[in-house]
Amino acid sequence: MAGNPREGNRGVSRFEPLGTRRELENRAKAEGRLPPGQSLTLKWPVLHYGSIPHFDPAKWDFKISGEVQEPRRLTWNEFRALPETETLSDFHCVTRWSRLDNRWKGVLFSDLLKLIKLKPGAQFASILAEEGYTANLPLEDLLKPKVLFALEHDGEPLTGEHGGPLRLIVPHLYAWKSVKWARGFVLLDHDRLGFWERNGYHAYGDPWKEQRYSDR
Ligand SMILES: Nc1nc2c(c(=O)[nH]1)N[C@H]1C(S)=C(S)[C@@H](COP(=O)(O)O)O[C@H]1N2
Ligand SMILES: [Mo]
Repeated sequence: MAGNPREGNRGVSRFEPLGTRRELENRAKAEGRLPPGQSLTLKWPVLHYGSIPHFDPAKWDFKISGEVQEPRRLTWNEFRALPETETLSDFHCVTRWSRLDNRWKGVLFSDLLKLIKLKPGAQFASILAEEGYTANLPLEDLLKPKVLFALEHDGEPLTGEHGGPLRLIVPHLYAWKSVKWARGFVLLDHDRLGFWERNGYHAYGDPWKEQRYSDR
């Protein structure tokens, strides 16, 4: 199901950061890389609710539960022993900035799923982070080839402000789904709205359809 994560890049021109921001933005638009209503940033803004949690590798764990035959808990060392994959993908925040060509390295969601046996009802997931932050996604979306729990960005360990030691990356949805400081996920037979989704954001969040806010 997951396929080769590098395959998705074939035939797509690598976005070279030369020229002014506006020139680059126009090129990104012409190449169909910028969803409607988004502008290009060459920086990397830091955006989150609450404070940056402290990371203690001795206490950190990653839990998979819910609609699984047996729940699974991984320590930091166990998580670091999992196979890692590199991806290249764009990042679109609902507050209207996009950052292109992010090089991530980490554990593909599809590789994590190999550690457990799903119950037949498992169709959605709630991603769990430090301090109670959650985001909901259909399982199908998490199985896409560029969805991973990232440990590195551009060859460097993820900093705390960007979600280190571990964050989810879901490039095809608005970035509030790319949960920072991830600590596990629950598989569900129904969609359970997450933190921003309960606070007015769209349940799914497709940037190409501008699914920014819910209609409620
Ligand atoms: N745990 C957690 N993850 C989060 C958020 C948050 O508030 N808490 N904010 C999301 C939003 S809205 C965005 S745009 C991205 C920003 O990631 P960055 O700060 O690395 O650019 O993180 C997402 N992940
Ligand atoms: Mo965001």
